Amino acid sequence: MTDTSHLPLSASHWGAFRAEVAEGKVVKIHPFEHDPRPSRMNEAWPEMLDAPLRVTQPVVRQGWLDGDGGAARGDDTYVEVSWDEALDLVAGEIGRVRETHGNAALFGGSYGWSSAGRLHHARTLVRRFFGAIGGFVDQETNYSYGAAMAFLPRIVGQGMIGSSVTSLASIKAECDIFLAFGGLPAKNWEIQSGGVGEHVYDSFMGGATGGPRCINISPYRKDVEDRFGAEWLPVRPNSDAALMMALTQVIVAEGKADTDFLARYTSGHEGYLAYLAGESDGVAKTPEWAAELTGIEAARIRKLARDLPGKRVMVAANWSLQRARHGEQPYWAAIALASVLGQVGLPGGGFAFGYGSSNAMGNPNYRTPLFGLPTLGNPTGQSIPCARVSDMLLNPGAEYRYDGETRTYPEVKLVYWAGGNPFHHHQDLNRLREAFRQPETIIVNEGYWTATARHADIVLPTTVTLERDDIGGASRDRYMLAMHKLVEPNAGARDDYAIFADLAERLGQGEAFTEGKRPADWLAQTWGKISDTLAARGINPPSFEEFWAQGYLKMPKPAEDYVMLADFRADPEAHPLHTPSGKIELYSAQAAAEPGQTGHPVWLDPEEWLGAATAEAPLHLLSPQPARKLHGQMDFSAPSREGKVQDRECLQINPADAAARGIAEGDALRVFNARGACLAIAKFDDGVMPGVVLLPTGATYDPDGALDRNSNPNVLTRDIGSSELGQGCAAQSCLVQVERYPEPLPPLRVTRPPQIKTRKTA
Ligand SMILES: Nc1nc2c(c(=O)[nH]1)N[C@H]1C(S)=C(S)[C@@H](COP(=O)(O)OP(=O)(O)OC[C@H]3O[C@@H](n4cnc5c(=O)[nH]c(N)nc54)[C@H](O)[C@@H]3O)O[C@H]1N2
Ligand SMILES: Nc1nc2c(c(=O)[nH]1)N[C@H]1C(S)=C(S)[C@@H](COP(=O)(O)OP(=O)(O)OC[C@H]3O[C@@H](n4cnc5c(=O)[nH]c(N)nc54)[C@H](O)[C@@H]3O)O[C@H]1N2
Ligand SMILES: [Mo]
Repeated sequence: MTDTSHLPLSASHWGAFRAEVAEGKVVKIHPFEHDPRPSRMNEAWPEMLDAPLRVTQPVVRQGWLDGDGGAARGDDTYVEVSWDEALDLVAGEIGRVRETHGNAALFGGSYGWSSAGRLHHARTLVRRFFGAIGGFVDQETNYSYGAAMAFLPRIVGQGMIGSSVTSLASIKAECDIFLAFGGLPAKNWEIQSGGVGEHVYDSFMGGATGGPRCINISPYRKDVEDRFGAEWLPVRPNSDAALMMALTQVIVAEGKADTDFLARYTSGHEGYLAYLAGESDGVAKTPEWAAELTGIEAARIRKLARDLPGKRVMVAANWSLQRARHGEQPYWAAIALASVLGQVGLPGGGFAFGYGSSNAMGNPNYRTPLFGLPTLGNPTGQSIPCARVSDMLLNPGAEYRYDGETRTYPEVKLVYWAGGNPFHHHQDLNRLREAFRQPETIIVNEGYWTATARHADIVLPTTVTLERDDIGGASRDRYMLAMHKLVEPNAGARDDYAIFADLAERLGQGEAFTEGKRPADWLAQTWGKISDTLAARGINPPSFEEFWAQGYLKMPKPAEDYVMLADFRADPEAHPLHTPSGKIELYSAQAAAEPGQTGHPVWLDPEEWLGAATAEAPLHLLSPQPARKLHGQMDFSAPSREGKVQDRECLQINPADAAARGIAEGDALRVFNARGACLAIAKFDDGVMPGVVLLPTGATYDPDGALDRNSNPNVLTRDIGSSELGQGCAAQSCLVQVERYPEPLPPLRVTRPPQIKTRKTA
């Protein structure tokens, strides 16, 4: 292998890399020399930097200039303006709305995976900017595990999701049975927020399948690659809670529950056990009961339940399980199962969320010190759970329940989005389109002509990570990464930082936003903080120049293998959980207060799932994360296109379901339900359980009425909260029908920018 360590290093969410730069262009990407399994996604950078879809100049929508009230958003032409004109317009609009309606009429929408670098992290900059000018409506929780974020603190206290999971070393050494609900799909390990130095999928799988018996409990067999030899237990989507309850019921009924554990470490288990026994509702949650719901034979459930007691068991679930209607329940049922088995806090055992969901879950905690710019607080105190954005725009002033409170949707007049793509990520896009017609003004900072940029009134072109200096990394990754600016900004692109600094200046708060600093000053200040933090831990930090030249800092390996809740187990009085009882709550009065909730884990009908299939919508659509790209990013790059056929994504379908519809492999398809339709290509896959189809997210929404000419599953998904407690995204509860689409497919419009009129400016 050629030595590339002299080349400048940079990084993205999909990994660190070194780049060959010639004549101001990135000509070749080389994987980071210490990454054992680099992602191919970085190969797209050379073409992405000056791709035809880059936004090159500030533009304003023609209809907005003509006062169309938002009617043509998504279908309009744009007029090019100078940066000064654009900034004057944007600052003018923010000022006008603020004066007329107050700061709570400004929505700072920035949910999304913008930059791995921490200084130029768009969401942080949005918060800092709006904090500086008196506040805005913010977003809380996320799409990834929003239901769990709101819900789990009541049950197990803070921090049981996102990063804190028992380490792989502990699983490898101690675990006997690894129950992988939702599997451990390799594709999801390609990315990590903040950047990846070391992709650890192979070592994780080697540990998780080499020692313990690993069971992939998922509608999709390939959620664990065949070569790892996991057992496959196909389960109907959204029915995991029922399976977990039946496993628990057998263990309890057969006298195998760890009653000492339940008494010492949990609170309120009696109600749940009575429910499992059928004492509260007349229905025992037996394997026979669960067989109906899960599609798994009762005998197989009973056998698995009998295998568990006396073994070291890890009940692991990935995040997709809770991105569903009543997605809080499978997580609660998983915690209850691990508790009944007495496994919580033991090496290699217990429960965990997210091993299969992103890189490095299960790594030791390197505590890599990383700092973004400080945000400045939000004087309005207003925010919404992020997945309720359409509800907010369509129902200003309406009340809703969330997190145990009744809240009121603000009356938003101006939406500013930087660093995310709601027309990628949100559910029921036709409804979102309607919602995006409501505000008076929509401003988007984007590097590319995404579907969201196409729905904006003013689009400001931003740089991408390779066009600026930054520092990236993640707490469970071994490497802190020096993200070098490799090329000058494309065309008229500017950093979000510069844009917000200029806007703040125009609004009289320039100093509050910048503190008189340029990005280089922030970088130097950040390095100072990093050095101090490392020094306080006894690590001698390199100089900034050394770090920058080497491209990375390798963090020392932490001494201990982490076991989640080990301290609680060792001494529950000294290390109580941050819950009302200080213990694991198998009864929660706060949960009981919500409509339809019993206060303990409960089977609640997911409403759109195979148990409710109809002739019009008989198939359960799952929309997992895409391989070959991150969400909607790089949708039209070569690596992403490799998996497409006729520029559309493939819908994975069981051959029997295809045959029943006269569909042949490679046929063009219309995928539809009452909410909308999109196009896709049939791909046979006997790893998909019958009745289920898979269409990954990420295709750029290209609407023609209710039809998406492209393959975005979010025209089909339902826009409803997981529950009134969590209000998380419920994308994985969705029924559809599929039929052959008469070819030829309509041409895509979103492969090129919208029509832009150039205008001579003074
Ligand atoms: N049906 C369905 N829908 C889902 C999911 C699902 O499982 N099923 N999953 C959900 C989940 S978990 C997530 S996290 C979301 C992801 O949704 P998003 O994070 O919104 O998706 P991305 O395509 O990554 O959008 C990030 C955008 O930021 C832009 N960007 C990058 N760098 C910069 C920058 O420096 N400045 C600015 N201003 N912009 C920048 C990129 O060009 C890109 O358009 O999708 C959710 N949607
Ligand atoms: N390559 C790539 N990797 C990514 C991302 C990306 O865009 N591209 N996005 C990242 C982000 S932001 C996030 S939040 C994570 C998300 O991580 P996850 O939520 O874990 O990812 P998904 O791909 O949505 O789901 C994984 C698998 O769960 C299974 N599944 C779905 N519903 C159910 C169910 O009800 N029960 C069971 N048992 N299984 C089910 C599906 O078969 C699916 O293949 O992925 C991250 N990783
Ligand atoms: Mo996510």
